[in-house]
Amino acid sequence: MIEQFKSVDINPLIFWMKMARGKEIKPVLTLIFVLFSAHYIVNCQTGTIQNIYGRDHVSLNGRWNYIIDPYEMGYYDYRHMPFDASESGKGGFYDDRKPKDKTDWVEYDFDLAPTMKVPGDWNSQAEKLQLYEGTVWFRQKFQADPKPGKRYVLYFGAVNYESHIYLNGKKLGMHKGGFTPFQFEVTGKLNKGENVVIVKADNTRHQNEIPTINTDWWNYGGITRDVLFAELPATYIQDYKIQLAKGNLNKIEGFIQLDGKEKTQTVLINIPEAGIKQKVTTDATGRANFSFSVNKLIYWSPENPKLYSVEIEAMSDKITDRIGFRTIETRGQDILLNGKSIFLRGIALHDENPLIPGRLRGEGDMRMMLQWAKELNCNYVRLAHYPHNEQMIRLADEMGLLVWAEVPVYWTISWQEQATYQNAEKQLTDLMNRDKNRSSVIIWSMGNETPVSEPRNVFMGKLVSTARSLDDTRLIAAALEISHKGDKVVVEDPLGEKLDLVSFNEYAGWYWSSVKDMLNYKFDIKYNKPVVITEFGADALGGFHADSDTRWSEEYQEQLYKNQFTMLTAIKGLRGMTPWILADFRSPRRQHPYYQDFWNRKGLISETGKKKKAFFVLRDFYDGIQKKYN
Ligand code: GCB
Repeated sequence: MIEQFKSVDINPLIFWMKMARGKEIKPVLTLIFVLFSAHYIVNCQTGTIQNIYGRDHVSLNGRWNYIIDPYEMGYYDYRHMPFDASESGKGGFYDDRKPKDKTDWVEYDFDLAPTMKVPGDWNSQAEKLQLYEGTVWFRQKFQADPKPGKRYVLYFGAVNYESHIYLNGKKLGMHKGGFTPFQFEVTGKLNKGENVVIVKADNTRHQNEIPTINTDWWNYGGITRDVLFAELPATYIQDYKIQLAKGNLNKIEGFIQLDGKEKTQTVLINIPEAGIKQKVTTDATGRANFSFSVNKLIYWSPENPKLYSVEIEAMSDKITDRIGFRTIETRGQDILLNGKSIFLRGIALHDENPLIPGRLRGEGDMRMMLQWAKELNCNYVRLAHYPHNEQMIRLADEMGLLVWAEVPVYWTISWQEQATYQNAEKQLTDLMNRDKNRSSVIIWSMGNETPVSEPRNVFMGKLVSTARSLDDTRLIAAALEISHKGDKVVVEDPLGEKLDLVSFNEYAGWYWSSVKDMLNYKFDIKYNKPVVITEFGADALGGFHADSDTRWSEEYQEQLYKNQFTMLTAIKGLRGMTPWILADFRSPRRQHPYYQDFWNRKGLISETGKKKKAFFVLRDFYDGIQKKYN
């Protein structure tokens, strides 16, 4: 068994220590190989496949063997040259040592390695990994029976942060970005019977990545979302968008994109419950743009989150999705949902389970979080500060929660680096592609608290233009910073010109002023747009009671919320808010040994699930708002 295993899956670790004293690869040759493999990697990764869950697939979730590799022994030889560099045109790695140098000496063994759950972050699954940042290798075996005329895809919902993927000893490619999906086409690369997938996941933080080294959340590593193996027809429906046209309740607009040889096909779009049947024809590039009139639709809203079953039937492929139809736009200082003014009664949340610390593990965890938001009488959530799971957005569609979706352009990004910008744009594009059919998503956020400077303004401005060119049916926003002039809280970030909302993180009574004095401040907002406060809050240790002047107490947090409502409702254009935050979450920045102990305590719910006093204050405030808006 072990011998057999070695023969199929010792790559990419084939040289692990075997090579340690072996022949070195010449630097020039190495460079050529590195360039070659970069080309190979880019070509191997396919575009985002819309609605992967709607395809024939098997889940590769489950227990994966893992090897912790802090020195990246499986990736570099003892001269710190990547083994990948020896990837050749012959396909995969090759061992160019002379037979006399070869040895069977291998210093790893996946079969004897421990296992952990995938999807799942590693930090919460092994004590020695709690604070670990670096490389962990994962291995899973699966059965396949590839059929002629079919295509196959290996899909990863998310791996944090940089991942290198290998199938049956050959590298498929690499991906950067810890929260967006990616996939590789593996047609022609599968064995009939057993197949072995190996993932190198590396969550090392770097200044010029997205996010950068400094954040206020736990840097959970690993394969944190679903891994799927999907079968597709030779020509398949790769992508589609079916949404109401911008501001038009009577027109559906969108496109269908086929991938494969039979690009020109007739495609039917059926929405049986709405009596809609439309026929479109894809062009020589496999694309059909369409637009048609509709009447008698039941519009999606938080009060009635109506989803229609939408069938797309090409000649060679068919897929079904559940899609809601709604419009969202701004007019002056109003936000209009389906043409009617709305107040966004929101709360912010991280993709983390406070009760069993770690990333949300599946539907049960996600439902718990969104159900808590519902108990607060929310109609809106800010999914901070990075793309959350596709399943979370689908759940928001189903449960009737509007969504602010964000990319991790957070704090002090390397604004001047071209590669950093491209990375941010890729993550934004991937998020927008993935969720463009979700009615719950009404806002794309370009980032959070990015300090004003010329290079930052250019960077963020480009992101806004990209977002607008990709989707004109949603609002574009970012969480801005404030400044102070005497007793004025000023919002004048030049980025505000380009956004649809005035959104800012405010924090009166916590990071500036005290809970007593905060009411002396007034807002000075430069833009005549709807104001949606993205953050305010205070840390409170659940169960710690004192008077309302004592920081860290539930009473302080409660009073701060009350004062916030007094302050904020004085803003004429106030149309929503997402206080920070639904539940306590883990953060390495939060060091106070008694009150924090690595937790950011601004949650309205503690890490034991206890609702703090401020939870009820916010709920009551939202009850009042709801009455006013109905
Ligand atoms: C912020 C950040 C958020 C932090 C929060 C805090 O402004 O956007 O990520 O966690 O403040 O608690 O300080």
